[in-house]
Amino acid sequence: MSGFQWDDPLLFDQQLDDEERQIQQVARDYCQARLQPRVLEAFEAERFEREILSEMGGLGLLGATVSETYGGAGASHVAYGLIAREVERVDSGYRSAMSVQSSLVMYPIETYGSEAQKQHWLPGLARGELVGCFGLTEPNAGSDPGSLQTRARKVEGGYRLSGQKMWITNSPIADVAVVWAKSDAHEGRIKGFLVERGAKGFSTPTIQAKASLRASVTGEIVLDDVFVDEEALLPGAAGLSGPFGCLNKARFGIAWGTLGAAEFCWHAARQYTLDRHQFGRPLAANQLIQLKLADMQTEIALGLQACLRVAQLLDAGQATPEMISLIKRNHSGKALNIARTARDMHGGNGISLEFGVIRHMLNLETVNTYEGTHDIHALILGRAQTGIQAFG
Ligand code: TGC
Ligand code: FAD
Repeated sequence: MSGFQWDDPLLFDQQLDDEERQIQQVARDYCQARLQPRVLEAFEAERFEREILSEMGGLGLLGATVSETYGGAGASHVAYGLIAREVERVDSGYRSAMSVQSSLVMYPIETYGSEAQKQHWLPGLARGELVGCFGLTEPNAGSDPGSLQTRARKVEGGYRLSGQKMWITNSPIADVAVVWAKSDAHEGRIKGFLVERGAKGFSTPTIQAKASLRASVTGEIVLDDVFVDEEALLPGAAGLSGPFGCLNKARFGIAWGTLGAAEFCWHAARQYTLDRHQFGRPLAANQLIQLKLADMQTEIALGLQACLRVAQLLDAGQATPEMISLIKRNHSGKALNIARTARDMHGGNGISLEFGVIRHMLNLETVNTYEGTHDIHALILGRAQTGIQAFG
């Protein structure tokens, strides 16, 4: 029997195949060499560097599960999860940029788009030459996207879109926006539209002064009677299951990503408490400290196994949205707790951005909220086990 590995207690890595291990290594090398050195400055300046998406695209890290025919990697969901974990080990904001592009823009075009839309958009998005965003949330429709007010009015040759989207990752730098609107030509059902930058009446003001996810760019999408032609409509999506289909993929990636952030915080807390002495011995010599480290190790190890299981079920076409709610909710909440505990274990140094843990903690507040809040996922799971809808 081989020895116990404190940083991989259940020998997670042993379960990966060669291709997954290779993709993990490419992602890890890039993230540690190219992203980690620039994240502190990016977070302080509240700036997302657009080139990051081109760099990721150049390494095949965008659209990991998208078919190679359209420029994706055609890889497994495990591989996609591993990429998310490596990117979010550095910063949730960078993972946001990657997962919006992969799951919320490339995925709907591949799944709901026409052949012409796929050929037109996917290769450039895969290379990171083009940036996309996903507009579902509105000022008055967050947890309840079914109440969205953006409208698509049928006119000759296309549609006119009117409305406002709020809290949209990547919108200020996006070349194309996947916009969800109620269409009068489809009995008021929700339909998806690909709106190109440059369309008259389309603007994307940046949301400033975020205390969380500062290395990611977030904005609005304002649609002031924007004309789009017939070819902008995603033909294969109708109703809320359109955007929710994309959210399943993105929430799945978030479940993996949050564990990367949690691992960063755990490792940092372990090293810090080994190095720092109080009362004549390392902080790590105290039972209270070891208890916290053991709890972190346990949650992360169990969480990774759950991610792997859901990834394999997704690859086999057997996963359900509730399974994804379970891991998105659990892992975001647990990662946030781990980051808060790691912050505390760093004492006063923990509030310095230099040590990274408070940045992860602040980021994870957003991750716990977007893509369905912690409580909304509890209600999804509650409905699935009681048969009673508690949303309202
Ligand atoms: P409900 O009646 O439950 O369902 C309406 C229709 O949608 C279908 N559906 C799903 N389909 C596929 N996957 C899922 N997960 C689905 N969930 C529901 C359902 O079958 C039904 O279809 P049909 O054909 O019968 O019409 O809808 P509801 O209005 O009661 O929904 C309630 C609730 C709470 C489940 C839902 O609205 C919800 O999940 N709210 C959270 C909203 C959310 O997650 N927003 C995310 C915005 S995007 C984002 O945050 C990106 S951040 C990205 C980043 O930076 O990383
Ligand atoms: P609300 O829905 O108003 O919820 C407020 C509180 O009420 C929460 O605690 C919630 O759990 C609770 N609550 C709501 N309903 C109930 C209920 N029935 N029972 C009990 N409690 C309830 N959206 C996009 O479309 N695209 C993006 O790219 C995107 N990126 C984002 C990036 C950032 C940085 C942030 C912060 C958000 C982003 N979002 C995006 C929006 C995100 O998905 C929403 O913020 C989220 O769905 C919650 O909606 P809300 O903010 O309107 O909160």
